[in-house]
Amino acid sequence: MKRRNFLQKASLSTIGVVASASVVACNANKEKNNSGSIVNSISVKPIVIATWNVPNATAKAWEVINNGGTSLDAVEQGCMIEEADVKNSSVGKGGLPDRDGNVTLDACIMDKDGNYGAVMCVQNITHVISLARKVMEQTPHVILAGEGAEKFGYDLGFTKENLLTESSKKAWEKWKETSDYKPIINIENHDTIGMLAIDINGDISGACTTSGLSYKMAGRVGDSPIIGSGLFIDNEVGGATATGMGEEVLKTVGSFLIVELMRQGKTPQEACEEAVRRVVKKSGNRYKDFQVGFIALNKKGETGAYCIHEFFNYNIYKDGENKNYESLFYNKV
Ligand code: SD4
Repeated sequence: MKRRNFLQKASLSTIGVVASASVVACNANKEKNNSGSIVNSISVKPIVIATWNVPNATAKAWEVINNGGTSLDAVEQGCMIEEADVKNSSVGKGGLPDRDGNVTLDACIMDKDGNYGAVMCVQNITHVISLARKVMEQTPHVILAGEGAEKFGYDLGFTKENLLTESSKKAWEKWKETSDYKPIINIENHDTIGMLAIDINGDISGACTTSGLSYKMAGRVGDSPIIGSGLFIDNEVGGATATGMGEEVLKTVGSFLIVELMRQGKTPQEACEEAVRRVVKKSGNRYKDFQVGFIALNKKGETGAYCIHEFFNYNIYKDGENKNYESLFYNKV
């Protein structure tokens, strides 16, 4: 049996256990049945949503939640799958380097209590999402950058490794022939993972990890590790995360905007659409040349996704099933 099928079957067979746990934990609607025992209807079911088609990552996150883990553990471990996957050239080991040939990673994580941790421009450490979590949990700070972040990681026992794989090196050497830097719409170059999850307690957490734009200037940091831009969580409302041209997401603080729109009553879909329209409007005509995509999740477990141009997709794991969806998009030409 393929691993994914096995996980789906395992999830389906244990969902009853999860559901009963969530009944107790969510404790939302209680009524008495004839025999006097309390019957609960589940108000929120666990769910994982992530940018791009990352079924192995969402399956891992689901497995964590299915085993009673928190949404924080789920998003961290889900993201770690992509960080370790050398075939994903936008995240972790195997990520495409900056113009000098150095792979530099950005990541952040946010929990149900509004705690946040991030690292940016980190070299030589694969699991920057875990390093971001350590910043959140073990320092009085929220962001560590560059060498300081790396040193913090080594002190904690993170392994030092070369993140530039042979194939990323080849791609960089080919790019150097022209050194033509145009951050164009290219789905191959956009696989940043942003992940949101609700656990059996109904709590939301989120994480985002990336190697950023390929062949970027040394030191460039995108939206992914910046609170409110690449990711934002408010456990009273929901969460949102972004992918695509970080500079544009940063200028509109897109993920925070989406959560605030949901707070005002918009559905996740409506909120994502408004955030994309905001990015488009602020860009003049430039939006034709870059991609931005958002996903969102509210406290009810409703989801939304929207992007500027087609070919942004996202992955949802819920009810023991893992599915990939094409996002709706703005630029219907
Ligand atoms: C960045 N938003 O660094 C990231 C890039 C990205 O898929 O999403 N790539 O700007």
